[in-house]
Amino acid sequence: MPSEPTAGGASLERLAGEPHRRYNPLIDEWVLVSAGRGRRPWLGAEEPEPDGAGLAFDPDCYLCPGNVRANGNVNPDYAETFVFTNDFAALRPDTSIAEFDDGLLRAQGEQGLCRVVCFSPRHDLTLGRMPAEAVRRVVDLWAEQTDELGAGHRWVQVFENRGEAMGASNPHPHGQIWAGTALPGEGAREDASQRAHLAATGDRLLLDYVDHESAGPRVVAETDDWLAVVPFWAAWPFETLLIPKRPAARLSELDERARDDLAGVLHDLLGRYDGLFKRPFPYSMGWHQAPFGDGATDAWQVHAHFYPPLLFAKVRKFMVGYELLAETQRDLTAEDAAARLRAVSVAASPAPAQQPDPV
Ligand code: H2U
Ligand code: ZN
Repeated sequence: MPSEPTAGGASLERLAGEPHRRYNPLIDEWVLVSAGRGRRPWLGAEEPEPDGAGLAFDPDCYLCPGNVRANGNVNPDYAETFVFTNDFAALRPDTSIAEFDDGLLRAQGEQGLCRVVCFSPRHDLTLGRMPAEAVRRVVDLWAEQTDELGAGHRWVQVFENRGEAMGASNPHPHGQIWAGTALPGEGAREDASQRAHLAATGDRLLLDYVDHESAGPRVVAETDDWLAVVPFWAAWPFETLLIPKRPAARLSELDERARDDLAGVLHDLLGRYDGLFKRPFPYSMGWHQAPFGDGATDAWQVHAHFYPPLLFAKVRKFMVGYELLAETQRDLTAEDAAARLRAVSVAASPAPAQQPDPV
């Protein structure tokens, strides 16, 4: 890896040894990095967890094909992917509140839709262990759903909660899509930063960031089309940012090659996560794509954030105390986290296609 260029006299080596703050240009916030504390968040190798039973079909799972959901609906006998409207949706299309304004007390109505996306009929697979062609179908589905929901909503949030630690309700490989008429806070901050960067430089912020990070010390996985890095300003211990290297404001703008390549990069990245502590790695991940409705797509670059909560195998990072009251803090530097993820060995290609067991 080439050494980091120094800026303002402080080298990356100095940053590794003393507390400092790093700037997140995507959301215009700072994070405190308490580097150089004696307490290193690494306890050595952990024993692998015994493998679970790994049922291909679970009769009690509300996402498996043919099973009955909580509201009595029956899932079709799907063979690839399956999308349905969330039976307990947080956003609904039929709300009628327009505005509430009482001085400091303000509210506004919000219309939207929530969908659940089953990635595979197989209960025992994960996005990182699915065959490449099956992951590619999920990528196409995310892209189609985004554009379909974007026709009537301002923000479409595609995401996956994986593992009980992140609140996932079920191990069956699945994600969610929420679409709403408002631009939510995180989307608004990224929108403002990317527009400002385009106005100031004529370039997309995240493509400039790709140029800066490529082949550098924070890279976890890199191909011709994709870059996965622990961002310089990472908040969570092993947080990563996954960015396509060529301009694309949304998933639907990715070409065939980039979509195929994404399946391989996800296999690699998620394999590293699972290999890091030799157990299924919990995370929340999601795609940020250009908002719909006002044409700022030339400023935007689609990207995925992965936010895993673990610091060690059995210790999660709590965003409490200083983080809640002042600002986000971490001990492990982004460079250390990336080196640890790079050191994990991952099987070169995704698992071969397997037929679902008869149900
Ligand atoms: P999570 O695992 O990320 O919570 O996603 C599962 C979603 O599935 C959750 O939002 C919905 C829950 O509301 N769900 C249904 O729509 N139908 C069911 O029968 C159970 C769960
Ligand atoms: Zn299932």
